[in-house]
Amino acid sequence: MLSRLLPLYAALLLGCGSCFAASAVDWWESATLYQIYPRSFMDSDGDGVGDLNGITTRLAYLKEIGVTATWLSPIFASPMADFGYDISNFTKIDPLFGTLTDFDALIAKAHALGIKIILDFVPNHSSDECEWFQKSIRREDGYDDFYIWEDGKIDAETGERVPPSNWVSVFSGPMWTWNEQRQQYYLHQFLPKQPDLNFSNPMVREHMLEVLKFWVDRGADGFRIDAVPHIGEKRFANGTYPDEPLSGWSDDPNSYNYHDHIYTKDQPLTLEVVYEWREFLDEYKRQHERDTIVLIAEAYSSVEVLSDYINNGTHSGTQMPMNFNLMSLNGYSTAKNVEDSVKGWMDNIWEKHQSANWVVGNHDNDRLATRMGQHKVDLMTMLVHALPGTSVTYYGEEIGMSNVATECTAISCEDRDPERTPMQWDTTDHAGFTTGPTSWLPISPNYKRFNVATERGVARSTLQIFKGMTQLKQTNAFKAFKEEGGFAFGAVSEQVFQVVRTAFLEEEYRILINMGNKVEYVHDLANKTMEYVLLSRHSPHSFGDKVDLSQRIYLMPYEALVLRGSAGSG
Ligand SMILES: *[C@@H]1O[C@H](CO)[C@@H](O)[C@H](O)[C@H]1NC(C)=O
Ligand SMILES: *[C@@H]1O[C@H](CO)[C@@H](O)[C@H](O)[C@H]1NC(C)=O
Ligand SMILES: *[C@@H]1O[C@H](CO)[C@@H](O)[C@H](O)[C@H]1NC(C)=O
Ligand SMILES: *[C@@H]1O[C@H](CO)[C@@H](O)[C@H](O)[C@H]1NC(C)=O
Ligand SMILES: *[C@@H]1O[C@H](CO)[C@@H](O)[C@H](O)[C@H]1NC(C)=O
Ligand SMILES: CC(=O)N[C@H]1CO[C@H](CO)[C@@H](O)[C@@H]1O
Ligand SMILES: [Ca+2]
Ligand SMILES: [Ca+2]
Repeated sequence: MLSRLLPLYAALLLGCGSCFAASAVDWWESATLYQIYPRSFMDSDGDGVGDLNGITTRLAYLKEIGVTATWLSPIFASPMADFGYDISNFTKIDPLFGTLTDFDALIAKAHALGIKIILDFVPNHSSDECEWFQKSIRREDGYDDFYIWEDGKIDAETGERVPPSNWVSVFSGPMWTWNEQRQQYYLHQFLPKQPDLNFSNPMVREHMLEVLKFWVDRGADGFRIDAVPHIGEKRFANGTYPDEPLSGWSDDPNSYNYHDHIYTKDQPLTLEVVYEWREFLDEYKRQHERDTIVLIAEAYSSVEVLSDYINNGTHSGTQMPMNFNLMSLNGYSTAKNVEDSVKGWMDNIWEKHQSANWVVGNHDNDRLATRMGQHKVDLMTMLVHALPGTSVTYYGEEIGMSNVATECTAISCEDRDPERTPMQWDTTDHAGFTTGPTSWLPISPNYKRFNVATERGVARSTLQIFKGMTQLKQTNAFKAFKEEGGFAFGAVSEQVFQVVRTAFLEEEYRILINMGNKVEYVHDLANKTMEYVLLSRHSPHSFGDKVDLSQRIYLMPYEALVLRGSAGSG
């Protein structure tokens, strides 16, 4: 306590009235980040596919619900072999989504509303239809080494030509594909239609920096980098590639799980490249007097590796490696499981780098309502916003959307389609997503119950809880998380998880979440009386009621609530 009182004393002497406003937190550190899957957010022209102009018309909604930054899944020119994650031109908008002019209009409107725009950056590979790859096949000047080309080996027994190594691609099958025209193998960590770029080649690195520059020049506020661990691969100085050892997790040699990926994931080259991007963007920021340009990394890697992606002691990289810890929670998870997931991040990454973010859903995983049960959506909504740092919300989670059973159509036959169905705006046809006759994926049959128009303004609706939480993120108590004693968290009973957010000598909030399906009792939480300010639909309490936390209190099954009081006791 003493260490906190000393600066107060100094501040009073200096007559500094606002010294105790939360210490400076950069915009991305406590952002309310919202992921848009552009195909499914809003269709402006009736073709049944969402587009940029559609997003622009809905920016006011994002503002209304307290979103401060939005990340758009890929919008770039692509033959769509992997839904836009196979880019044929990194500086061109795919006509399905609109034009560069539409993009400029989107950025202008977003910035006018104070919303940052983050783009998906897919550097690992391009589409095989990309002009660069076509030039590389023809060994055109400068493009010869743009991709990873190898002759392969001659099998000693059969005398046949075989790939340079035993590597298996993420989507199964060999990581090497023979190209007849060039008479060589090329490497692809994903589909054969997604050849990997050669990041040992300075020209490739230069081109990628130009891509970043192209978009920041047009106003992009940051990038979410896709598939970061797959950027570099191990290659010996003599030009050979080491085989990967067996993992023991699979007996199917064509499965990605068959090998332990010690030579194709998280290589030193990858770190080097990420540091290079950070340096470039920081320099750009200085020169152009811009806000911090953020790098968000998608990396399913160990905390040790993630830590190096942020900073290895001498070099900085991504500010925000995405934290997927909460994604492993399910319908049976207890408060203790929540505590373990949260600690897994805080004890490692937070301790070292003071960076935290919380992801509960994305375009590659089941929706929250499907994964954990509809009655847990509000609990998780409160949790991700209650925890210190950045909350990350996948579109539609704020209204409690669930997976939709989809059937294969001519357009799509993906096992990830169920979590990618159109946003549910209102009760009209196609949930207000399109004015056309059909949508690219079906609209959820429950859209008349779960939609923005129906939930807007209704106390205790999922949308209203989301809005309440994003408003709290703007308070001093929620912004003081980098100060000593600014937050605390933990399981306070078998099933009740608590988060405390405090602005010293000002306000305190307590978020209590009952993960269980039974009534839970907790006692002696604090010697103070607080007031209910936000309640889930399962709560029997009323807004403004007071509660004495020195007494035993109870929470109903799946009840979640936010209490407000003064900081300190009393
Ligand atoms: C990408 O498209 C732009 C505009 O259409 C064009 O100028 C550029 O050459 C293209 N780049 C590649 C690599 O195809
Ligand atoms: C990648 O490019 C570098 C530099 O141009 C070159 O030396 C190297 O052989 C290339 N690597 C592969 C695997 O093609
Ligand atoms: C290439 O270098 C590696 C590592 O030094 C070695 O294990 C391998 O046998 C070498 N291969 C050839 C063909 O020289
Ligand atoms: C951090 O990584 C850079 C680039 O790979 C390297 O040059 C530097 O030595 C590393 N620093 C430490 C402390 O390992
Ligand atoms: C509340 O005050 C009592 C009596 O002083 C003390 O025993 C107890 O530990 C306090 N509880 C909390 C949570 O501070
Ligand atoms: C972790 C991962 O595989 N992420 C993405 C990598 O890139 C492929 C192809 O672009 C995507 O399909 C994955 O979602
Ligand atoms: Ca459209
Ligand atoms: Ca690669």
